Amino acid sequence: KPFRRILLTGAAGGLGKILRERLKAWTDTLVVSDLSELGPAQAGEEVVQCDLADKAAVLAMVKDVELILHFGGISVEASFEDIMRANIQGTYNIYEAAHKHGVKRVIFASSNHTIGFYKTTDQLTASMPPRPDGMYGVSKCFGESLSRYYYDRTGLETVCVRIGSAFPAPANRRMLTTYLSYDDLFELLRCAAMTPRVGHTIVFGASNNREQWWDNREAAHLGFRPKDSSDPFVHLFPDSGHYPAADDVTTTYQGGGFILTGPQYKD
Ligand code: NAI
Ligand code: 15L
Repeated sequence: KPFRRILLTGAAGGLGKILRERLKAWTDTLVVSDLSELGPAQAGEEVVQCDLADKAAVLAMVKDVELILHFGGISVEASFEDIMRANIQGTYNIYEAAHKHGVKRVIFASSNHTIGFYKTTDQLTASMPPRPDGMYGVSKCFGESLSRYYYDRTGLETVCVRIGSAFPAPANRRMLTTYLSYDDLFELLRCAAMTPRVGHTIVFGASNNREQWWDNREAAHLGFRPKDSSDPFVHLFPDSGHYPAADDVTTTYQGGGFILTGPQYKD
């Protein structure tokens, strides 16, 4: 197996449950962690239930780990205070611990909501300025900047995966473009973990969908080639002929419904 010890945070979550099964093939010991109940440790696992905001607990959990897949945290828009604890303090604790324990690489579950305020008519590369669409997106931009800083300062490598929509199937028309199948997600994580040198890389995570907003040329060294596509689901969401629709702001911006979470909609 390529690794002795891998840490997966967010292991009780939607993606965490999938990765918990698949990552065992890579490592002798998989440390699975979450704030929520994780059930008993299975063969080849250690279970650590803790809050990412608990600095001492995170420091202890990261000891002897070679690779971290950081998927824990709040995964939707929420209050700034909650996001600050889980995603900002939590991600900082992960990087401090990673640095102190000499972890070689982190794979950070970033999000398309770092760029959600670009229009659905825009084509993006990874080096274009972030345009987050809420506090959740801002917290993912923090993780991307923090990891850039740790790489420049200490050489700790990170691949930030700006995941599109990783679910069993697209749930709306927007997700025909943002859909990332579980198999393609896992292949992208394999590329992020196994490529010999990644430095600090930002990569978009979408399957080989008919419509593409994101150009991964700046992450070409990862060699990621998605195999799946949202095509089998296209018939579920018929094209009205007006996309983006003038009367629906959620089709104007890449962030979709997250655009409606801003303060101007709460007042
Ligand atoms: P999820 O919400 O199902 O899982 C997140 C997990 O993090 C949960 O099990 C939760 O208990 C845990 N968590 C939250 N706060 C915590 C804290 N303070 N300490 C420890 N654990 C905490 O989300 P999902 O869909 O599995 O996403 C996983 C990661 O991927 C998240 O970081 C999310 O932002 C990111 N992502 C997911 C996308 C998707 O399409 N599923 C798209 C873009 C990003
Ligand atoms: C995300 O960042 C969320 O974690 C996920 O729940 C989805 O909303 C996804 O983006 C999306 O944009 O579809």
